[in-house]
Amino acid sequence: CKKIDKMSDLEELWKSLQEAVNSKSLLKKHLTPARYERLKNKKTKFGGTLADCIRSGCKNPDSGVGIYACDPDAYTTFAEVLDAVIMDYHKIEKVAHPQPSFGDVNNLGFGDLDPSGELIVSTRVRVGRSHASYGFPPVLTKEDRVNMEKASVEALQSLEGELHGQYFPLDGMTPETQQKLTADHFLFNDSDRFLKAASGYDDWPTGRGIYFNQDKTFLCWVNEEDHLRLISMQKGGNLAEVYRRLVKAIEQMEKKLTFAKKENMGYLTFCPSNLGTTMRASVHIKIPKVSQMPDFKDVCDRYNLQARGIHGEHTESVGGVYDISNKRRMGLTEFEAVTEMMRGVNEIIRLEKSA
Ligand code: ADP
Ligand code: CIR
Repeated sequence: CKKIDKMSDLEELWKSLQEAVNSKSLLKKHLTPARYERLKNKKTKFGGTLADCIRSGCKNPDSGVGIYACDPDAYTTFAEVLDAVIMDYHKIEKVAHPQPSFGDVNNLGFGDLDPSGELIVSTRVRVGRSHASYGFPPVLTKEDRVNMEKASVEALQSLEGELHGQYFPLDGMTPETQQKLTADHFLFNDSDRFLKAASGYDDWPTGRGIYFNQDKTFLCWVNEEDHLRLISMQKGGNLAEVYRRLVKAIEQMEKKLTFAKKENMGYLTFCPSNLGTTMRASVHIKIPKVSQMPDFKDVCDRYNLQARGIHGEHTESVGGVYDISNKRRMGLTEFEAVTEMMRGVNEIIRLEKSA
């Protein structure tokens, strides 16, 4: 019943997008009337619709991207609009992506980005992964979520050594524990209105949970925005340690599960901004001076960096601390993505220290 209601709202969604004349979203820019006409009656193999992809962006005209893929097949069925968004976001001239390549992990060419320990509070690198045989949130059932959780947890529980840990389902976790884990930047919650409008919190908290090792330096989010988010993080600026740990986790998980990939797109994710490497390498960094400079945004653009607040996307900075990460994830290798972030952060540190 819910699914039928949702399908019939396409015209209304389109109308509100037309009325959102000030929207700067990539959806607004690339879903032209001609494209809308050609795509409006199409359906994916999973039964997903254009409405399922654009609902969040139409209901939230302040979206940056504004479109999600309702399932892996959307990247084919709705390619006309999604390809345009992808090329724009990742700054690539055609939709193409190299084979995964993590570089020589024993000789990365970077180590601790802030040996003095003055500016970088913590470092985190994450990737998203999707089970090859399931859709994304708009087309998932409660049963799908439970089955995916089971498969993910089974794979996670096979991890060894430093990656060995325990799984904590959200269902049954006390609100106090949830709040503490979230405030400490380890856990997600259901407060992102963009993701909410995209069905990201349907059946909440069923099927959701977090896995982590003893030190909380390796974590995995289960059924948040993506089916899995593999995360490596620690205090300070040692990007090499964080990256190496993540690569190890990716390699071990790949042996246990089959992830959704597409020839020219790399790994598939719910949001087109995460395709390809799916990698976001970030630092929480104290930059009270640089962040106040009039050309802060230009510096970020020049180095392909994205600045976020410290409680995640769409949050504010606190005390001059920003989350600085690589913006592009597609059309470059994992090693190139992390290197892009490293170069940009080095420049930001140089500017802060000389300001
Ligand atoms: P993602 O795209 O990785 O899901 P979000 O912006 O939603 O990113 O952030 C997820 C969580 O990770 C938030 O709690 C955020 O504060 C935390 N986080 C991101 N980068 C860092 C970092 N370098 N150090 C500590 N926590 C971080
Ligand atoms: C937006 O368009 O602003 C949101 N839908 C978020 C887009 C990128 N972020 C993400 O995938 N987490």
